[in-house]
Amino acid sequence: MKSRIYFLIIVSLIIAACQPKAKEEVKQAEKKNYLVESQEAFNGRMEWWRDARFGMFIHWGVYSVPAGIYNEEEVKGIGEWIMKHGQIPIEEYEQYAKQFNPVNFNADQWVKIIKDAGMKYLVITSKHHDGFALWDSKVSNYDMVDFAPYGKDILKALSDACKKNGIKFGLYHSIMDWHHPDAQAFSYLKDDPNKREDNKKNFAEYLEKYLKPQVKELIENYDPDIMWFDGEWVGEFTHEQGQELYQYVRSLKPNILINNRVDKGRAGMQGMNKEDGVYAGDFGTPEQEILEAASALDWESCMTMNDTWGFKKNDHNWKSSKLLIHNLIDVSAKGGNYLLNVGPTSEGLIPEESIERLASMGKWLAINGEAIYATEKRNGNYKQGDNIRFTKKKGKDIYYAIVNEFTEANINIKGLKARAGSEIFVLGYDKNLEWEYNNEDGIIIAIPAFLITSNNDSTTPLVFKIEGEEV
Ligand code: H79
Repeated sequence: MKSRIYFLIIVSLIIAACQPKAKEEVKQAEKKNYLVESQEAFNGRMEWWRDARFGMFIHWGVYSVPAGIYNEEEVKGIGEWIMKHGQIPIEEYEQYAKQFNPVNFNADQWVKIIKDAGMKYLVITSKHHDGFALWDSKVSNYDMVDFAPYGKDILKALSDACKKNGIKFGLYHSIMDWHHPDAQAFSYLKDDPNKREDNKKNFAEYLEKYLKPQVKELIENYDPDIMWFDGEWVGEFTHEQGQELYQYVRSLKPNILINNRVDKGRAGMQGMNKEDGVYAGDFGTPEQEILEAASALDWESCMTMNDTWGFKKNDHNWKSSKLLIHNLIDVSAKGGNYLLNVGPTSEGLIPEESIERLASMGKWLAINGEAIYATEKRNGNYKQGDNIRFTKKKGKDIYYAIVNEFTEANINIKGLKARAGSEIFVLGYDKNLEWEYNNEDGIIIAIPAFLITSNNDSTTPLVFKIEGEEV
């Protein structure tokens, strides 16, 4: 009898001890505030991204069908904005979606191009401002599977190919939506302030019933490493909604990375807010520009190779490979990432001009990548004149002086002192170079003739690897 009572007491104690705790845990998980995070936890979450340095942006959607031309006329501006700039009515624009049939799309080929370019991640438009979804959404039928003749899930194919090849997978997602009646924002409401108040209500409903459920699908089905929001600047979207969206995404996948356009904190196109910590978002997003100097915050410069994000058949204003390589070096020296865009055709092909440029970048990175990946800003200047950029191996006393061009037989590198007796190499050449050091001139490196003669080929810019310290 006694033991039975003890037994009951113990059982009830166990139940009492377990029950509330379990509930509390659930509550805590629900309430976890992802806006507050230790520096250490943040560093851990950001590590792969900081090491990666170089990613591919893919702008692909219905706009690749008109490819910049509406009513037989060239529409000015960026290709993915053709619906707005051409003032194309929704029903008419939908007809392009009905023709979107990329029979030549091959996810493995795209990922191979990414890998060969030396890129470590991709960010693709799951839904751009035009509202068309590249995946099989259950929330809407305005998507690749239900609405377009192609009928296959693009994001499934790409996320699988990325996983298989060790490429991190990111999803762009537009908050503004020109296809949804409650999220078209500035376009048709700007002259009617009352209607705009109405729309704020409807917009909140759009966020709850449309945008968030779609984002949930994306995270649950494709397990993205990054959510890259855009179109957050519309008046209807508020700072509170931005913070809430950030919390929501992190609650679905705690270690995901989210750009700063999830909230209202971007300053113009530079995307680095000045009030650190006030706005949600893990990294800044300067658009079509590179920061003037290094920043204490994480940032990623997104840029086009010609003058459009989405494919435009008449845009031939391509940047040179040399400039693209220089941009990658410049961004890295300033501690940022470079997200370089391609705009595939409606047939599913990445333009040949883009592939050629990416291949040159990959060729340079195959030799010189150690000066780019897993590097950090040095304490001193990120550059010496226009010609030299510096990076530093993460956590090591190894510095890289990346020299764009040179014509003389000696080069002086200042602000660094090479370790006595250490060897200085140019990446890609296994002979060590003669060097000396004095306080006034810095490190003076003798450049062998064979390196000067190769100054114009694809191995340049040349990278000098120096073991030592900053002075
Ligand atoms: O997806 C690509 C473009 O379609 C998209 N962002 C890249 C990555 C883009 N959205 N808008 N724009 C480009 C240009 C819009 C500029 C402006 Fe504004 C919007 C000017 C005024 C409102 C944002 C807010 C920039 C300045 C204030």
